[in-house]
Amino acid sequence: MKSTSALLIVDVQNDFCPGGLLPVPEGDRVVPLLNRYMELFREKKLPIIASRDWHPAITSHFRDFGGIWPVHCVQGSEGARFHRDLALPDDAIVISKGQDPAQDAYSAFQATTESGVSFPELLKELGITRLFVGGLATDYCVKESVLDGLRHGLAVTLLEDAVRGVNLTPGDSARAIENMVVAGAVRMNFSRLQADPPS
Ligand code: VGL
Ligand code: ZN
Repeated sequence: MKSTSALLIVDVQNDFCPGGLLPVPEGDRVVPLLNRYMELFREKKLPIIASRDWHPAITSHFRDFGGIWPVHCVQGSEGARFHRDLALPDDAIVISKGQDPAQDAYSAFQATTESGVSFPELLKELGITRLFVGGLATDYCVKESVLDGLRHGLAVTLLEDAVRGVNLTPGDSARAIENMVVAGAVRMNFSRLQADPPS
């Protein structure tokens, strides 16, 4: 049977974790939980897709060049690597975004695979109609990816215990979750998904 669900792990990279260049408070706390989510998907042989923020050194995304962010996730840097404890299986599909120096590209739907396949195309090829989304950061890349998924007509489930936000303004993450839910996202946590696994 063709798979219909996939796990999307958003930007669990060193720079978004404590000690990184754009640390998300408690960003590393999502790692053990995402490892458990990955096990659920592996057991069902469902695809695991990991996005990464993958910027050139000069981009309008960075403060020095007109944006709002400190330098982070520069292509090939240690900070751009996935967190060392994130147990991505060998067959996980890595997609990259933010390479265009003129775009923020918060959404995974703006990402491409190593061979240049866009994320929407990839989902179509794999027959995916439901996305389960966790990672960093709730109020930017997770939010934009979830909203884009819904716009593309997918069912989207937010793994609420496996996301953390930047909260440049206090409450941003809570508002982001509210926005996602209003747009049609379903909230989920690990024990509930374990009791009723994806298929
Ligand atoms: C992100 C801010 C800047 C994210 C990426 O992954 O949520 N946030 N670049
Ligand atoms: Zn970025």
